[in-house]
Amino acid sequence: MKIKKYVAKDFKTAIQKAKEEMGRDAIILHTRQIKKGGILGLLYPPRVEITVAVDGNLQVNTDRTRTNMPLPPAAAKTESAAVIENICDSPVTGPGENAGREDEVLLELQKMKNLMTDIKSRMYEVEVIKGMPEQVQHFYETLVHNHVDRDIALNVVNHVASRLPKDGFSDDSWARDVCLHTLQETIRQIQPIKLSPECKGMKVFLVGPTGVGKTTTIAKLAANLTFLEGKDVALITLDTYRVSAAEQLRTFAEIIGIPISVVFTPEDLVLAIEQHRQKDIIFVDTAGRSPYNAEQMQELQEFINAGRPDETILVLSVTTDSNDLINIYQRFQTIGVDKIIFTKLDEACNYGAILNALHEIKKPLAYFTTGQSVPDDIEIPDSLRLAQMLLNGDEAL
Ligand SMILES: Nc1nc2c(ncn2[C@@H]2O[C@H](COP(=O)(O)OP(=O)(O)O)[C@@H](O)[C@H]2O)c(=O)[nH]1
Ligand SMILES: [Mg+2]
Repeated sequence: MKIKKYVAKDFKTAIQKAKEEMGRDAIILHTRQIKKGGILGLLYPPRVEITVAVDGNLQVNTDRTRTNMPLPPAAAKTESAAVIENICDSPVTGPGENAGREDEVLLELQKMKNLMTDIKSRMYEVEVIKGMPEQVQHFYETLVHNHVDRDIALNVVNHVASRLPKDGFSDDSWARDVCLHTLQETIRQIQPIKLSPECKGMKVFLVGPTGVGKTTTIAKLAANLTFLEGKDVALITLDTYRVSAAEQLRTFAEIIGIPISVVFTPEDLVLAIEQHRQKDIIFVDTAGRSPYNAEQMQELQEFINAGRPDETILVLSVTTDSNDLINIYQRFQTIGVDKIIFTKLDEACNYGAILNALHEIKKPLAYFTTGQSVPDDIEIPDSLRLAQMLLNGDEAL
């Protein structure tokens, strides 16, 4: 290890000197201001002293947040050059305490770098937004306020701005209509379950994580199809893991007055479907599966292979974070997902998560559910209304 002190009139000059002599990998160990005492102190301006070292094994101590995540060696090498630029006033530690410290420092630097990138992209956003008409800037703020991802919101308002007159003036309500229209395009298709009169025994599977509202939604759909549309409906439940789960659907089936089969194996599922093949529609309620549990997903796959659904609908709750919604979708996509139902809109404070999820998921929306009441709290999504919600955020769906 090579250690050297540099004295200069200010830190910048001292660091520059150090870098020239010791190279960019040099680390600042210590910095201090030197002031002469007594009468000389009045005559001479203060100077600074920095202590610099070059050694691959030397560690710098920081009291910042600790984390054990190691950086890849390549990153470690490139980042070490930045240490000299960023870390001053850091005392040296004893050799025994060194393990892992450099990684911590480098990780902190990586975090700072990410932060800088984030700030840079925000500044870019601000620049782009500043150049847009005032109404459009307001749309952007409202969308972000409603938890629409910034890049999606930026995309939307970019579209809006490109559709408005270039002379800078446009009527407020016109601009709003253009924005609603653009949002509707992002929301894309709405496709509720469609029964064809000539086709019997349509099989619709509802899949998704536990507690999102699959069973309740099946009860709502079954009741509405039976009472409002006069269809013949049968239910099958694969949720035999919790005694209460099968009972829950059995109770709904009894109230509605429709048959229900409780199925334990893929072979039984085939038999149950066969038994109900004359019905207009067969809803298959699945057990809540953790998308991160490969064994559970494999089991679900086996039921899907045996049951050969006409439609597999993924049920997602809007109270789930946008990124989680996308992760959940990606896992369930392996078993094949045709449509999405969003539940619990009544519990959400904003609807940005729906737009964020649809931006990635790109599957038609089948239904929204808006409460616990069977059969009332379910509706066919209205893209204009959702767009209005995203732009206002102060009315409930
Ligand atoms: N607030 C609200 N609660 C709902 C909605 N849909 C279902 N739930 C409730 O969510 C809980 C779990 O529902 P359940 O159908 O058993 O979920 P599953 O595990 O996916 O079958 C129950 O308490 C339901 O009443 C909805 O749209 N809004
Ligand atoms: Mg259930």
